[in-house]
Amino acid sequence: MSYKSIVKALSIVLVVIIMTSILPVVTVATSKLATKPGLELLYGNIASMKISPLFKYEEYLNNPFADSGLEIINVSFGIEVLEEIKLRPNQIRCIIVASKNANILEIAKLTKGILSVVELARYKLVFAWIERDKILELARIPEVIAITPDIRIDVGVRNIVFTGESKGIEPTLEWAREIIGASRVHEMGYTGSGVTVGIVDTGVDFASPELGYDAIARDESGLPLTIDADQLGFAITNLTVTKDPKTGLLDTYNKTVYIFSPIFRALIKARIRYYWNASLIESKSGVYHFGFLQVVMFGTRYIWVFHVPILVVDTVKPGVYDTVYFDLSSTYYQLALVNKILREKGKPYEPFPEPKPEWFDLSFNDEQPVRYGREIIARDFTGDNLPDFSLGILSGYFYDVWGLVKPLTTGPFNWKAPWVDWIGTGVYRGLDVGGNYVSVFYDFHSHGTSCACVVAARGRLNYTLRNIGEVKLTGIAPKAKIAAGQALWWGDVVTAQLWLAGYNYTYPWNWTYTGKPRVDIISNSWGVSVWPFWPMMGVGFDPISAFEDMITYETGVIICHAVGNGGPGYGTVVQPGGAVYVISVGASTEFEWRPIHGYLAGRSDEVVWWSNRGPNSLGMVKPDVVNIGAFAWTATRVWARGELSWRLFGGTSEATPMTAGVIALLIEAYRDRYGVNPPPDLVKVIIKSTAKDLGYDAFTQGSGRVDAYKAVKYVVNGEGLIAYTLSTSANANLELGYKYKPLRDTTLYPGVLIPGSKYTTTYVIEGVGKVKLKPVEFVFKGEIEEKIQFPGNVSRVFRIVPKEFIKDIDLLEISLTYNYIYFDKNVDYKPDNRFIVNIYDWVNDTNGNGVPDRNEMIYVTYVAVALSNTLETYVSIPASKFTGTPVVIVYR
Ligand SMILES: [Ca+2]
Ligand SMILES: [Ca+2]
Ligand SMILES: [Ca+2]
Ligand SMILES: [Ca+2]
Repeated sequence: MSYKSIVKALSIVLVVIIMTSILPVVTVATSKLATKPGLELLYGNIASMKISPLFKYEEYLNNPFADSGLEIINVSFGIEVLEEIKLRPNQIRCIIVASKNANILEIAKLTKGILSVVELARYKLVFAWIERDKILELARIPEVIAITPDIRIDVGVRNIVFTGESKGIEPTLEWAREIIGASRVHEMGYTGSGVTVGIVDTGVDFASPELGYDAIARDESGLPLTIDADQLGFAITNLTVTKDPKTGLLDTYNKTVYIFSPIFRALIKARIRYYWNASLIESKSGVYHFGFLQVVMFGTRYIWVFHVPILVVDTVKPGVYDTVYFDLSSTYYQLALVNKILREKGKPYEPFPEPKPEWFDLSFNDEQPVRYGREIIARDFTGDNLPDFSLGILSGYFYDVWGLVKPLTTGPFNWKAPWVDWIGTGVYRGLDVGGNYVSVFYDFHSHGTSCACVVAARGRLNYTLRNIGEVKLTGIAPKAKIAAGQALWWGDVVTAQLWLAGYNYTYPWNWTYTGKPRVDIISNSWGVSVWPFWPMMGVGFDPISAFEDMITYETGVIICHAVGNGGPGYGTVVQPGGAVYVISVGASTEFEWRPIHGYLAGRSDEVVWWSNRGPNSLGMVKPDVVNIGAFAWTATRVWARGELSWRLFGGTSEATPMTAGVIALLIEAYRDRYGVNPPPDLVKVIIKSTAKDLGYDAFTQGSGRVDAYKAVKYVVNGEGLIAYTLSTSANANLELGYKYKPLRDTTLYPGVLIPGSKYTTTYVIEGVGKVKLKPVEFVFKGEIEEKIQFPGNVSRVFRIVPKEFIKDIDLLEISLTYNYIYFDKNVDYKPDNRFIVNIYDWVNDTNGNGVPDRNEMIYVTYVAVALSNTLETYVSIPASKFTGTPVVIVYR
């Protein structure tokens, strides 16, 4: 273990000159997956250099969640599976990067259908279905620059390891709102009213009592602003049945039905084993449409796959289908029953209640009609008025990735090959007026709903917490509307953002901007360490970052993007989280809530060790800001039991919607004062200029921790100062080939400088107040190294950092390094032994035993990682954080 002290000293060396020489380390994390032999042949010439290495990994391509570690439980009732028809066998959905002069028709001939073409400043992005044996031929087209499979995207919470102590409830969203000044902004009357925030994630469950109808953003026609960009919640309902007027039963029994299976990439052909009751439900034409929705739900212990019976009815005009029923009670019964059996067998289970036989009614009579205007598909089974089971909502829109709409609506239903001559797809309304399909927008994971609740939880419910009684989990902008794109199932993040930003799909494959964004802000809590565009990795020209820059520039939509949770190494910001024009968000700490566990209140405002660091691959300062990401309880999706619909959430995934919420407050205040929307670059400049300097270097904290109160105060009465330059953007544009007019930014970026060259730029400073400029350099001051031994069964060892050591320093670095062989005994790259390092301010040895005990210490920060045998964390301006004795405790 070592402690390093670092001081900021006046210097004429500007930090930015150093950073252009730093390039990120490029790795593709696919070592776990098996290589298919023979494919190496693809990698022997120049054309093959354009091909992403991910094509080698068969398992990854076919099932992006193959390595999730969760067992799949397939619950099917009411059907007997006859056949599984693989959709698009041997085809892979790809992103092709092509030069601006590429002939799309020439590319199209080598594909099995082009889905979308997106025009960027320097490239065309082509989304297509292709067969493996055409990849090399495609790569030989000179205008084709790179080809990669459309890849799974990490939602950024997987790698977080919580400290051993944090098993209790941490309702930090309440404290977080206080610390960043959001509650003071609410008192000023700004709550995000009239502002729409788009969440691109795993879906959003609007049935969460903290969201509900009030949170659903809608378009001019009244439809929810949701797009299922991965077509996850697509249900085929083209089976027509009639009702026996005497019994009220639908003649579903023994009929053949097709079920779309997103998880098995197939159509399931099945025989129906029951009659369904619809005696109280009238169809004007007498023709009922029936089918099943295959739902995939990541539970806490398993991935659940189940089939929900659906009935589609024309209630007003014959043949115009407007209402959908879901047999939730029978489905819920089956899930509760399976979990009861698991529990009785002593296996892990989800917390469903005791199944009640009356739920299994094979009836739609007891279910709520779902239609536009009443879209929520959820139900309370336990009688406490909290929904226990939810399928989200009837979706406003969806993107037909698989090309299923045309064969369903125009026929004939040749399911074996409906797509042979198929080119282009479309964005469709979620409910087909012909009754042949229904799109359901749900959250398969819970991550997206947590993000939405950080932004806009209404604060309706009281949550009873140990020691402190009732709290609410109100979001940062509790009156903002939520629009959403489900795009993390397969990764159609580009489609989701195009649509939310106001683009429309025009057949056969183009996207055109309507001139009006559908949202004000897009919050992206996802990213990829390196997008595997094989020849374009890490050079800062990655097309997905260019795409987000284009969206921001063309539409004025403000994109907040998480920088990822893989710190503390430098140059780790994810793609496209480090894109030039987005607001890149890192994570900071908040531990003031600890008295609810009977501890002393903790400190806040350290940058968390796992928050990714800049610069981005151009060498620009990233993140732009940090916000609280460690940690918060939020409301989340409804699953198994309503009263359990909240969870521990955190990461840059949390810090990003925290920031999107603050921007919603800022936009409302700006509209209130000026009557128009703020330009996106001004929003960025205000957020950064008013952020609180946490004392870290710029590649770690950006401009500092977002301060909602200061940002809104600046908008409302010009209190405070903002600073910006246009040359940062101009220099980035030059390197990226953008033709954009330069936008304002606070950071300094000279572009590429050769040794010995100089760079000057002009800053504009606006507002009321005084400013003093000084260049800053971090200088190493001293180091203490200590060896640690754990005697016998001892599980914790503590070390005291001498008080003199932290006097007058700006940053304290604490690192622990240990033998790799202890960390990973069998060298399989999976850790076997881990340490946790907690840093405390030991206020007083109250019991006089010479040992720091729990209630004698203030929690300052921590580090606990499972992915490396070196742990490293920091405390900024330590003299202000340690009023007593600095203590480092190592736990094993
Ligand atoms: Ca029912
Ligand atoms: Ca309930
Ligand atoms: Ca191991
Ligand atoms: Ca003691």
